[in-house]
Amino acid sequence: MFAVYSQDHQYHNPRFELVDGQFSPPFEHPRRAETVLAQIREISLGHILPPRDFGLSAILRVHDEGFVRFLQTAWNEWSLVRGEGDAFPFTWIGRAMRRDKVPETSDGKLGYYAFDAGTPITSGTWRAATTSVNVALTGQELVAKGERAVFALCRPPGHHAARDCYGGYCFLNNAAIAAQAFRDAGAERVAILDVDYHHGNGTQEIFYDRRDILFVSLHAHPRQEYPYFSGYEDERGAGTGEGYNQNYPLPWGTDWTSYREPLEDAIRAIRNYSPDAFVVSLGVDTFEKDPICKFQFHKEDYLRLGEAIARVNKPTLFVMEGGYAVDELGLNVVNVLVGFEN
Ligand code: SP5
Ligand code: ZN
Repeated sequence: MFAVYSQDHQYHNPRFELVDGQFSPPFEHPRRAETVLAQIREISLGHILPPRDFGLSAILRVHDEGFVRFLQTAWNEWSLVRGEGDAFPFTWIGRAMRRDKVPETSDGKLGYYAFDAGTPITSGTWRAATTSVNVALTGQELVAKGERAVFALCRPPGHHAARDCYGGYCFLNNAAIAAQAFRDAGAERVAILDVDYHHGNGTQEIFYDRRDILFVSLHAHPRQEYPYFSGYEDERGAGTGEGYNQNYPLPWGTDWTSYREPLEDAIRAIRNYSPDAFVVSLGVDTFEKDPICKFQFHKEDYLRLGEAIARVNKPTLFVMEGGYAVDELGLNVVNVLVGFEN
């Protein structure tokens, strides 16, 4: 299996993240991608290709133009007022406040476009985030041209980024942009399976009223876990998209034994949909030792996960999302890919 990787993810290297009321070292850091790369090399998964540059057009198929312009200039505007540090919002749109007006100032725009305070924007964030999109799109193009499967080693991750907001370590939604690119390359139906521990609220929102892109997600229950306000079972899509969004919220402590059945159900739904292309938002933060998550996957379970994903039996693009147990991260990712290939 080909993998796509660029070291330019390193341009997103925040100094702090807001965790438990303190500015602490980030969980989402460059070493994550490097350890996955090292493991791919270790097992000789296949050629590792650099991304090519796709420009902004594919991004604008999915994201709001004002939002994209904001991301592009956010750190520069922040640094004019605040100097060298990373940009954090301190305010948000409250219930019943105006969301039809975009403020002019840096603090106002950060509050308007962010949905959490855990996602710093740095001087290199735009460069890293657009590279991450290019990694996904390079993989997408290879799959569209006939590869059975490709692994896009994206960083920063993407599945929390919605049409016009960012958060959850995500700025641009790599998986959603790739799914739309499959459609634009002629695929009639695209399915997305999101196995990251957290609900892929951004991907869900982007395709919520559409039936040409099926979104299926297994994740920690939002009544207990981030992103808290999205991911319930009754979110089933809207309008002609009704029935084409499927959530499996699962309790803290979920292990492979209790994950298997909902996963089989999800795979069945995707097979019935009969997609022309298949995108997997691959987070391995379901791991027992993940520092910010509360599922109980063991390392061998990722082989089984890969086997289950392979049963969809369609051209498949893996897009890297979360996973923060950095010592085991590479092995867990590689286990999914090996399980898939065997
Ligand atoms: C892509 C992805 O996996 N994003 C996840 C974003 C989660 N952000 C919220 C983290 C909250 C961490 N609280 C952990 C407390 C540890 N003491
Ligand atoms: Zn996650």
